[in-house]
Amino acid sequence: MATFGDFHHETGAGWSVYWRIPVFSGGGLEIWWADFQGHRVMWRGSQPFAIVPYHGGSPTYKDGVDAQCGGAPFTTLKHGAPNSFAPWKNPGPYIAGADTDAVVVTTTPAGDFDPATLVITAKFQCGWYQYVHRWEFTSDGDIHPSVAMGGHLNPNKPSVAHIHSMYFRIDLDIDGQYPHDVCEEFDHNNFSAAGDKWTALSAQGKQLHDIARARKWRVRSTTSQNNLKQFRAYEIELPRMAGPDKYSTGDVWATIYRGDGFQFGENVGAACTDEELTTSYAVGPLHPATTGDDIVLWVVVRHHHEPRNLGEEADHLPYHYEDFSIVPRSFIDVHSATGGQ
Ligand SMILES: [Cu+2]
Repeated sequence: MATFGDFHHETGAGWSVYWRIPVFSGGGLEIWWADFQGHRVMWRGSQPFAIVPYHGGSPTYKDGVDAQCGGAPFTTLKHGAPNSFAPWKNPGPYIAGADTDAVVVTTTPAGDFDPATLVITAKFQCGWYQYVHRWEFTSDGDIHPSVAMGGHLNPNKPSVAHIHSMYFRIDLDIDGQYPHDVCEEFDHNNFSAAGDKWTALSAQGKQLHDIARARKWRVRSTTSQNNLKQFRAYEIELPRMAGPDKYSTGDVWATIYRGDGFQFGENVGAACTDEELTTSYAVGPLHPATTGDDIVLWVVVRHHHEPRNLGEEADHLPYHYEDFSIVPRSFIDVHSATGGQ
């Protein structure tokens, strides 16, 4: 039996989900075949690489799968490994011998203020840093992917600010009806009655956030409807504390699934930037008016890190989480006195 690479099935909060860590040291935690109330939502989700440019022009690490530019892969730690410098200086006691040493799965019942949850979490050493990969699934149908930065500041440049741009690859398959999904972009243009607009993307490519327009994105089925005859969809809600830069040049890329090794392997090239997402992945038309497509989104979670090396981060980095949400719209059937059956 493999110690890495197996699929592990979990259930809770109305979800059925598989997780996998394909290799000991690579792109980290993967989520597969996430179904909510018996309907497929996501074929696969992962956070396989990060780009971390420092002020001053160097370094610009590309971490994770196929690490480049001085970056490091995500190496699987035991879940109990301390958030400290120790697992970097002396990895032996802390590296995971098997995927099950790394992953913690928790289920929490609904409370007075929150839905029930199923949460899958693991931590990885990446140079002196640690990255936590966490996926929360709620009984409201939401998915909250998040990533935390911890471990230790760069010992060579502890005071130098930098940006963590963390790339999630999200393959949504709404009700399993691929390739019949469309990718749409939302803009709040004004407060008139028709001031909000969803626009179907007609081509793959790089998308930019627009806070002033409350921009968000969604993947919507063109074939599967709920019992109120609404096309099922899931939306991408992406918070922002930092914008694109010359290394991490976009916020979302709309692309399609390709069965070749290039995309399936999540290898985005040797550049110290994300340029290959734009030049090689998100290239070609989409077909919103005809067949639809099997949409794959790349989503960037970003954090500008001004080190507190003369204070709270001198000894270790308290885990700092950044996240986004994948939220259903008209996905579930309505059973109430006022609507549906
Ligand atoms: Cu940092």
